[in-house]
Parts: sequence; structure tokens; C-alpha cells
Amino acid sequence: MTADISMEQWTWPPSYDETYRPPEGQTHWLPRRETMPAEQREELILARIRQIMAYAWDNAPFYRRKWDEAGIHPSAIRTLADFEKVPVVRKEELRADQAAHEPFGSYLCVPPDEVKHINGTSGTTGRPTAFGISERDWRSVANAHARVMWAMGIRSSDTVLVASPLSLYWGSWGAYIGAERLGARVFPFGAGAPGQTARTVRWIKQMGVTVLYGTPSYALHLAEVAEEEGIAPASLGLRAMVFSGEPGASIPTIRSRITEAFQVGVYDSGSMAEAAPWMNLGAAADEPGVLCWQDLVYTEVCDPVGHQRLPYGAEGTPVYTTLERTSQPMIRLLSNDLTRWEAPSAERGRTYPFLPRGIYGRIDDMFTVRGENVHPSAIDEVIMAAPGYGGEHRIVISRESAMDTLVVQVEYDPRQPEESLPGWVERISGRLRTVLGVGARVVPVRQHTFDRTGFKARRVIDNRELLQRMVTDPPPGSIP
Ligand code: 8LH
Repeated sequence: MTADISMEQWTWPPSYDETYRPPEGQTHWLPRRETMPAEQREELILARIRQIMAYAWDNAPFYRRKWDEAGIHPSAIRTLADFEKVPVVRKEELRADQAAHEPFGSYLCVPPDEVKHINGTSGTTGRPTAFGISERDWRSVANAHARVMWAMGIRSSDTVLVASPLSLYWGSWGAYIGAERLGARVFPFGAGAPGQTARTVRWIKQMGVTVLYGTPSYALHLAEVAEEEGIAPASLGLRAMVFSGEPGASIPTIRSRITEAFQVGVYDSGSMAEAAPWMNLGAAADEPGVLCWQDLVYTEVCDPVGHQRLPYGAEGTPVYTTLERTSQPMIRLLSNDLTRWEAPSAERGRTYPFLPRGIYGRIDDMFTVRGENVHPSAIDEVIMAAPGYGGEHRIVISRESAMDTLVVQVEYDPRQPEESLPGWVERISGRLRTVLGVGARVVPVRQHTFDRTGFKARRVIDNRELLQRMVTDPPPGSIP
């Protein structure tokens, strides 16, 4: 076993043979690591966790402080059950730590001049968080994503168009470097600029693009635009679509709308940018659901309150531990997402746990519109700061003609003359777009349209089908 493992480069710190690529016909990129008995893999994962905790203890004041406070020393972690006692890391802690230790936080474990790539969050909840990525980690992510995309059937003969924003978003860059590593032709087209979708349609055809990476919402929009341009989506020649960033690819109604429109294979993927290689949750078959690629990022589906690992079959929130990151390792990062997991089964071709419905919601109140994470408090902040605000508002998320839309109904101060309203609406919309990174339709409504509350305001109305179904038809084992 040891010889096999070393052949497949199970080393810390990770180092990969960049010239390696399996024969085109081979199903697995690293057959041994992907198909070994899950218990054997868990032994290796435990050893790796101990190494990473010792590394973080030595190099990251953030972790040392945190674990000291909890009375935990890395040497005390002897089993994966022990590991469940390690306190989770919350995104807010990372943000606060970065603010106190500019620019990468005291969880950066390499000298700052070894940071060669920067990505980040959109910063809708306040201070944006920067991801400082060393060259070693960048290459590890490329190798990991190549492996997962290989399992999706992507090969060097493919042309992969990246149809998500190529700015701070780890999603786009992660797909780019993964596809590049496996030898495919890569087309970094991006998304989000005015008129860009019609151009995407034309370029797909012109360049013979075979694989598209993006969000499910964007794929549905693309289908609409293609139809408007008089081009049947199925005639574009795509054979696969790789999705991440939001629920959709594992949700049957959305998935079938995409497959019917484009006649493609659909592959879900994505955990969190902080946990990159975020394709650690990634499909290996053209069907709903994702595998947890445990030797890349150890995923525990946990009780959302106590953060202990739940038995297979249960619903909970994923907690991630990166096993290959040296610059900003994440050790028990809390996602606050919702999923249900199933035990590994060799019948799936890889011995990883499985999330049959992918990630299907969030525990907290954050929502995702067109691939952008939006926090209601960020909207509240903008609206309440607007001169002429009438005292209450509602945030309505709905699905209009296949795209998620965000409507903000805002009461206006009656002292404001009606004729000034269009300018007022425009100013708020512009501000929302800047802060959220996604457009919102602002609708002015008369003062006292909405009830006031003496307790907590419930301003978000989510009309999207998915969340409604979760309420009316909760899956077995749901959290009440
Ligand atoms: C998802 C999914 C999914 C992410 N199904 N919900 O795109 C992948 C990575 C880079 C990403 O989106 O990271 P980011 O921007 O940090 O957002 C993470 C959140 O996005 C995650 O907590 C989920 O709520 C959501 N998400 N991929 C359902 N395949």
C-alpha cells in the first residue's frame, strides 16, 4: 500500500508530478487514492490532520490562540473522533483576524512574499476577505481540480469556456487552472458584462466549445438568450456543463431544464472558496449529487449546533479541513450550508461519501442570486442609509424567466415629491449593485405598506421553488 500511495504522491507538503496525465481511456486520475477502502484512507487522513495541525500550531498564531483557548493541543488528536472536538472556524473569525492582521491574517502559514496569487470574497457583509495563495497551493488546486474534472469525463480534446466572472471569484480561476492542468484548451470568457451573453453564444459556436463552466442560473439565462438570437441551445455543440456556486445542478427541476435545453451532461461541484480545492465536492457521474473527495479536503457533515460529525444518512452542515493547503490551511471551517450525506460505496466507482442532493440550502439567512452571495444585512445597510427612506422595506427573491431576481420594495418618505422618485430609485439601485455585485429592482411603495415588528424584522421573502419545497416537503432526517 505504501508504494502505491507514494506513487500517487500522498506527501506533505504536497508535490505533484506536473508531467503526469493518465491515458485518455482511464477512468481515474489517481486510481489507488480514489478507490481504496474508505477506512484505509481515513487512517492516512488522520495522520495528515495531525501533521497539518502541528504545522498550523507552529506557523499560525490564529490557530494556536484558538486551540489554546479550547485547551486543545495537536498532539491530543489521536482519532477522527478526537478531531470532532476541535472548535470550528467561522468566516467572521477569518474576516476579523484579517482586519487585525493585514493583509492575509494571522492564519497565513508562509512568509508573505510566498503569496503569489490573490483571490477574495465579494465583501457583501463588510470587509472583503483575501485569499493569499502560494505557488505550491495554486498548483495543488490545479492538480486536484484536474483530477475531479477528469472524473467528469473532461479530456485534453475538450475546449472549456469559463463563463463566470474572472475577478476575485475562486470559482472561475479554479475551473480554469484545473482544465488547463488536464491538458484541455481553456477559454476564459467571463460573464456579467452588458451584452456579454449574446457574445458567449456566438463564441461557443465559433470556437467549437465543448464544456462550459458557470452557475446553473447563468446556463438558463444563456439558453434564453440563445433562443432570442435564433439559435437552439442544443445546436451549440456543448457536451458537458460543470456547475458550482449555487444550488441547481443537483436539483431535478433545474437540472432537467438545463439538460433539455442543451442536451448535455451536467456535473455539480463546489464547497467554499476558503476550502479550495473547492471541487472537493464534485460529481463523478452525469447525475445529481457530489462525492466528498476526502483526501483533498476532509469533509464532516456535522450537527449545526455542536459541530460533531453526524452518522451517514443524516442531514447537517459541512465542515471542511483542507489537506493540501500550506498558505492558509482551513481546519474545521464551518460552512453553514445544508446537505445530507451517504456512506461510501464502491458501486459509485470511488470510495468517497456521497451527497445525493448536493448542497441545497443555507442555515443562516444568506441567499445566492446569480452566483453572488447576498446577505440581507448588506441590503438593509444601503436602504436604511438612503435619504428619503420611509422606514421599512422587503427583500423579495423570485425566479422570473429562468433567472433569479432580487426585488427590493422600499417605503419612501411622503415628503418626497413623486416626480423625484425615479432618480431616488436609480441612486439606490446603483448603490445596491456596487455593494452586492448583482442588480436589484427597486420598487418604491407608500409609507406603512408593511407591518412593523417589535421583535426581529423578517424582511426576506423567498419565492423560489426550492426553498418552498423544502418547507412543504422536508427530506427524511431533516432538522426541524
Ligand atoms: C453551492 C455550491 C453548489 C457553492 N451547490 N451551493 O463555486 C465554488 C466556490 C468557489 C464558491 O462558490 O465559493 P464561495 O463564493 O465561497 O461560495 C460558497 C457558497 O456558495 C457555499 O457556502 C454554498 O452556499 C454555495 N455553493 N457551490 C449549492 N454546488
